[in-house]
Amino acid sequence: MSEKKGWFSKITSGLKKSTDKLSHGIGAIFTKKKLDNETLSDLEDLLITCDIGVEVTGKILASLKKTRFGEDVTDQEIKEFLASDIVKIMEPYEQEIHIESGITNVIPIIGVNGSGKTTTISKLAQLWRDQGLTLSLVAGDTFRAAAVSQLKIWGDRLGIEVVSGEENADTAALAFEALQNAQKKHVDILLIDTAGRLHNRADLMAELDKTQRALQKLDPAAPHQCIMILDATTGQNLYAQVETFKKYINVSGFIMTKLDGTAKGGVLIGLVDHFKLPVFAIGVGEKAEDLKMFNANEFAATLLGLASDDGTS
Ligand SMILES: Nc1nc2c(ncn2[C@@H]2O[C@H](COP(=O)(O)OP(=O)(O)O)[C@@H](O)[C@H]2O)c(=O)[nH]1
Ligand SMILES: [Mg+2]
Repeated sequence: MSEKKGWFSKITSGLKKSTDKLSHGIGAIFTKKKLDNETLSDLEDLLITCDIGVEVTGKILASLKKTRFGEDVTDQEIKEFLASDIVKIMEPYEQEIHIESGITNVIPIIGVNGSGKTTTISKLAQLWRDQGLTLSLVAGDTFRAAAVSQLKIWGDRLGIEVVSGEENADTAALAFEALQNAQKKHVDILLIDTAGRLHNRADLMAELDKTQRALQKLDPAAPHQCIMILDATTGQNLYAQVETFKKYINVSGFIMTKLDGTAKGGVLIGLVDHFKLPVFAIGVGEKAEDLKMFNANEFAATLLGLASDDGTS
């Protein structure tokens, strides 16, 4: 199986619920129909129920209205138009996680409880390890013993060191010590797992801030990237989550997980448009190979049901 084909079939099956809802919905609206106020209004309702977001739906519909209003359109044409608009919106934010050579890249992974932080850390660790990079993982979620052991299990499996402390240990102190060690050993990447800092818990948010300041004592440029994990099944509430985290830490970009479990995959479009932050990768399952680097073209084509399994669209 070619790499491209593999990417597509997994993305296609991963996004299936989102694709079904959007693509079938468009099919139902535009069977031999004109693009008029009625069909536009139906399309608007559909895009909003697919979690694409009110703001970005408005923009997409305005451009559709401007170019095709009053014309006969097919569902295929509408899907192609939407896909190309979504690419225009998302492509500027398609980005790789930049790893600088010659330093220890400090990368905290943040997000609410259960969003997929620890799982994504293990996926990223495996990816980078396989590329020949050296890593160290910090079990910074010291509030839950299970969270520490979950990361340790992954570390053992991957042959990667996991730095952990006592239960309820100070995450800032732990991260400081881990970075000091990693720098000494010239480790390429220090991935920091963090507690599920629920946005209404100011103390935990303050701890995130403290950790950041501790790391900066060793490297003023740290953290070099701060990746926020977004659980796709959360839908519109993700706006509030991002807003809150952004207040405390400089979020470099997103990884969206659990796209395989939801029809709300379109939420990523509105989020990117609203926050103007990059998307590094998407998660379409629990295994390491289910983390896919983000590709706007393929995401849009898949979401609109325009991608076939052989990678042609
Ligand atoms: N289906 C699916 N499950 C995922 C994905 N990413 C994470 N999970 C699951 O989500 C649950 C919570 O993940 P975890 O990494 O422990 O979240 P954390 O609390 O943020 O560290 C676990 O059962 C993971 O297996 C994904 O992309 N797809
Ligand atoms: Mg965790």
